Amino acid sequence: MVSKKEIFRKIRILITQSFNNPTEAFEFFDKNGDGFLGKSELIQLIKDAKINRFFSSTVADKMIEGLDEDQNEKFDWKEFKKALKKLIEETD
Ligand SMILES: [Ca+2]
Ligand SMILES: [Ca+2]
Repeated sequence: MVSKKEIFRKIRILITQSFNNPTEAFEFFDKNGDGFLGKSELIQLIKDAKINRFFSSTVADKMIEGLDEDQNEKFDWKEFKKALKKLIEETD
């Protein structure tokens, strides 16, 4: 299993290296433009972060489980920003 720290690190690298700012990343991964990152969109983000595909669905579930504050099973912008803040803190 990939460690949480390693997963956070890879997502952080993807977002900081491929995008100018978190807004750009959010808009890029919100493929259907509904203003939320749903599970399938998160899975894409996880795959783009080069995390083992075998774990992508599990990782998406864990992210939603831990960070989806209003429990609608998708990330809005506010939750996404908090998630980023957390992963930056935990990888420092
Ligand atoms: Ca979406
Ligand atoms: Ca939510």
